[in-house]
Amino acid sequence: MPANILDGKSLARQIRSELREEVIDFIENNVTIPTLAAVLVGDDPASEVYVRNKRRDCEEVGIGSQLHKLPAETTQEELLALIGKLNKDDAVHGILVQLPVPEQIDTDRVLEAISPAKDVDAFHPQNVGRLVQNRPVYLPCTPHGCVQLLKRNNIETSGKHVVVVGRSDIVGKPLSVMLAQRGADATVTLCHSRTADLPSVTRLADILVVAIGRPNFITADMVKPGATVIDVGINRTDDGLVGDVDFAAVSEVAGHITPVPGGVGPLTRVMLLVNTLNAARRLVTSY
Ligand code: BQF
Repeated sequence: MPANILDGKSLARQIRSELREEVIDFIENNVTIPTLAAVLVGDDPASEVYVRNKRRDCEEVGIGSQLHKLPAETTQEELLALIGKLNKDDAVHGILVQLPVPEQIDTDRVLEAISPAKDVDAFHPQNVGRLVQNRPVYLPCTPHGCVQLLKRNNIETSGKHVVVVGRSDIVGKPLSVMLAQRGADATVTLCHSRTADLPSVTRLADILVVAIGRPNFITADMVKPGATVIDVGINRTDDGLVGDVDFAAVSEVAGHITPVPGGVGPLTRVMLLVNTLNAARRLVTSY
């Protein structure tokens, strides 16, 4: 029996419509429009698309957005100066710097310059630390999107073996921490490029999450029959956008599977809206 397809696109649409009501309420009660400031340095076409889509999402739910577009030659000091200004601006509740930034700029220094209270990507070390201690203020968007996709499709994580492939700071590392946390209660194995006999490990997974950036890396023989497969990969190929999972073959083995596009990605975008509304709540109200 072919796998059930986890439709992130329609779930994202549903969550946006819930958020829209919450944003309207917030504006009515606080006479303030929750506002995201997006900073885009340079003219990477993929980054341009990501930022445009994020701003469109904001508009759809009634969140305000600003675009701060800087030339590719922008210096670190100039970028830090802009962030300093946005940190102090009471009309801005969330700040995101679209990654990657040009090579003359030190990404870590930039992310550390964003006020943790406005850090809606949750990349600041303070927010990473809070996540690890299970007292988060903001959750990173892609891992949170994966967790919501599981929750809202009633896929139990408690007591399950989750295998995460890929140890990035943005996806694999935080997601493995989140799923091992009290409340999610999964047993988590974090795999990476040096993992010995990867297929023997991935085959143990009740839930397999893949975020490595290699098209068709996960084949049917690497998946336990009936497993849930979450594909976080975004690879641009001649066949268009594809994930890290051989979807055609793996969907014959898996119980549930996310497509690419239309799986985790749309939820990543929604979680940015959730964080921006929460940032406005924390900055504007006293509850
Ligand atoms: C979909 C990103 C690598 C580097 C920088 C929907 C997104 C992607 C795919 C999206 C990503 C990837 C984002 C789909 C944001 C996810 O339908 O499959 C949405 O917008 N993403 C980013 O901002 O920067 C990146 C990946």
